[in-house]
Amino acid sequence: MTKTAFITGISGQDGSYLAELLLGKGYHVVGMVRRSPQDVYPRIEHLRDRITLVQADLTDQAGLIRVLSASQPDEVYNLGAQSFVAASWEQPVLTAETTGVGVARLLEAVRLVCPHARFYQASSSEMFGNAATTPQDENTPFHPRSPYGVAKAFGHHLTVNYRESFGLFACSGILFNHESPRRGREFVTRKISRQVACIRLGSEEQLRLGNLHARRDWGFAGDYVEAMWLMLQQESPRDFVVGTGVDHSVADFVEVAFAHAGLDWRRHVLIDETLKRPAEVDLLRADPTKACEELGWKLSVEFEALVRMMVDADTEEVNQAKGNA
Ligand code: NAP
Ligand code: G4F
Repeated sequence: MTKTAFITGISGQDGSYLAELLLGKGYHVVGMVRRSPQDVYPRIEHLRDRITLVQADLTDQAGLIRVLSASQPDEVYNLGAQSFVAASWEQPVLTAETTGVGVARLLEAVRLVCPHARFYQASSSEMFGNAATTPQDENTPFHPRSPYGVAKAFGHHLTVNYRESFGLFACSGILFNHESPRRGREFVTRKISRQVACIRLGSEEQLRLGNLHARRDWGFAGDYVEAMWLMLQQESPRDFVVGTGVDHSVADFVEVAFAHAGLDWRRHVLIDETLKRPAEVDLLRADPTKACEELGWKLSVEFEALVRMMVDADTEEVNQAKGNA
């Protein structure tokens, strides 16, 4: 029988890769989008005739109940969130409402409408924040450093709580940074790859960045959606850390990206103090042993290949845009 998967945040980076993965496995995919007057969702336009889109919002309880009732999913993936850490200091209440309380609304809707559906919560390594130990695994204590990290910690604990209180098949995937050519342009990796492409093609000269010393565990988003699906295929619901186990600095990313374009980053990168955060997360590195051993999860793209993939994709996109101008 065809299974139905319900994805919040389908218009985002991960939502688009997850929809592709699930379509390939024969699922009926229902994607929840926020109303858009243009009715255009660029990352999933190529899938539009193969998926069902429904309109609702994580801040609206009744809407979530309505769309889940209508679709009666077997699996629910909660990827929707205000996901940009820097914006969470500018909009802490919106971030709490969407990224935190939104999880409560969706879990409540699942409990009332489709309690047998399996539930995936998109948790984040930002919950570790100022972590006392490195690498971080499923037992590392949380010390979030941003309103976003705090909201994600609420969503994580509530997912565990609904599993323990109501017996929901609910899993929290604690994912480290994952990137791709579909990454939002405000995140540092895509900001770098986009600007490198513009500099290479002569339309820009400078790249303004904040803290070059922060270290992250960066992987490819296409690999991480596989881990989400694997979590919901297990016999029992559990939580997993997913990452590469290797960290690099923002400066490393810059260096590889500029070098790939044949450029010297020192001639183009400026430090802009206003881009530094009120509280920084200095170092995140995963210990993905549990995901590798219990889910059989594997990486397919290493750091340098990821940087090159993003620079090449942006170069092609910027070149095409110039040709069309
Ligand atoms: P993304 O590209 O920013 O996508 C976020 C999605 O959430 C978008 O589809 C957005 O819709 C939707 N959304 C925002 N506010 C909403 C609301 N009020 N109601 C319903 N939907 C809403 O993020 P991503 O990189 O794909 O990440 C997916 C999830 O994983 C997020 O929850 C993120 O916090 C989490 N996560 C990401 C990473 C990472 O490195 N990428 C790591 C750990 C955890 P619009 O298109 O309408 O804005
Ligand atoms: O790319 P970022 O904005 O990602 P961040 O804050 O690590 O969050 C991402 O990963 C989380 C998983 O750990 C997700 F949960 C979250 O949703 C998101 O996907 O920043 C990475 C690092 C930070 O230390 C930041 O201070 O890059 C540093 N950075 C330096 N200059 C910059 C910039 N970040 C941005 N966005 N823009 C800059 O100009």
